[in-house]
Amino acid sequence: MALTVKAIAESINIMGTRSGSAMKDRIKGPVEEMAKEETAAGGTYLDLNIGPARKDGTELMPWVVETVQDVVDTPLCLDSTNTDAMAAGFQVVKNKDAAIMNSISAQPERMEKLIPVAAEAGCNVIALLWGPDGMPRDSNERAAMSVDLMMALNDAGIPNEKILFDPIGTPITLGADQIASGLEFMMMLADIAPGSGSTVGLSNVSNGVAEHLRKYLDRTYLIMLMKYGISTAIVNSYDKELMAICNGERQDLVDLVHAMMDGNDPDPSTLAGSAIEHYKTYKALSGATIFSESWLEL
Ligand code: THG
Repeated sequence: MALTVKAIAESINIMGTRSGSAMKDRIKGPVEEMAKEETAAGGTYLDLNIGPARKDGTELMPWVVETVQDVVDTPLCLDSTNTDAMAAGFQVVKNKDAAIMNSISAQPERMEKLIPVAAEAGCNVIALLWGPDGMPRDSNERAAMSVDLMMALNDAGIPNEKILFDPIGTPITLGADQIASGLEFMMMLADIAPGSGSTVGLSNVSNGVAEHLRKYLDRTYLIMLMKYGISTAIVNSYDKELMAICNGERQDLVDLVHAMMDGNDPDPSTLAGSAIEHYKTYKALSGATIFSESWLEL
């Protein structure tokens, strides 16, 4: 059976060129169109990212939720650091049981404010492994944070089956070690929180890399995460190759990268096309070759 990953489509975003200005000016058309496009592309969930929205979040989030719900039934993933906006958004979500709160981090004030909102809504929750001191430094810090979050969520009546842990993908420009520690945590997750799911914002890995090269990193990184059973991923649903990987339609590439992760390298002279792209990109992401923007040409 082919491995599959549920796609959380990321493009309805306050930073996006099409969706950002539409959201700020409350113009429904572009948001409606993108919701339909991302659904047609195979998004299992639609991420609605309004950013910090300090001024008008409690009004903007419900507006985006209702705009999208008017045109598609796709489950929603509400994405904001504004806890009041999150609560206001969930007030109007129709299918709360299928929806996702993105996210609750391991910061006490966010846990205090948002856990009751999630428990009341009965929604799924992304548990973001970002603590009071920021980014975790290794897999042990991720493990400690995930236990804190799991216990607090379970105490509020939210079972592991409703939790998606996000170990936070780190940019390749920060080094392959950081990527490895996120993967190491993914390997530990089934023992730490049995029954839980997981997610990663794939494009974090290619943050700061030239635009035309980013998709190669995001695709191979997804395949690496699939080895440890990642259940969902935050993706650009307009990338057809990436969606094909999510849908279990590139098992040959999955087999190639997973074999390399087990230490079984193919002879690169036998590879062509997307196989050689994934081969080279895996070498960069695993730290076997030093990362530079010419990694595909090596
Ligand atoms: N984990 C969790 N949630 C997250 C992230 C994460 N939410 C936000 C982010 N990371 C994932 N969402 C996006 C959305 C868009 C882009 C990247 C990540 C993006 N957009 C285009 C760009 O910058 O090139 C803009 C496209 C446009 O102009 O329209 O890359 O890690 N839990």
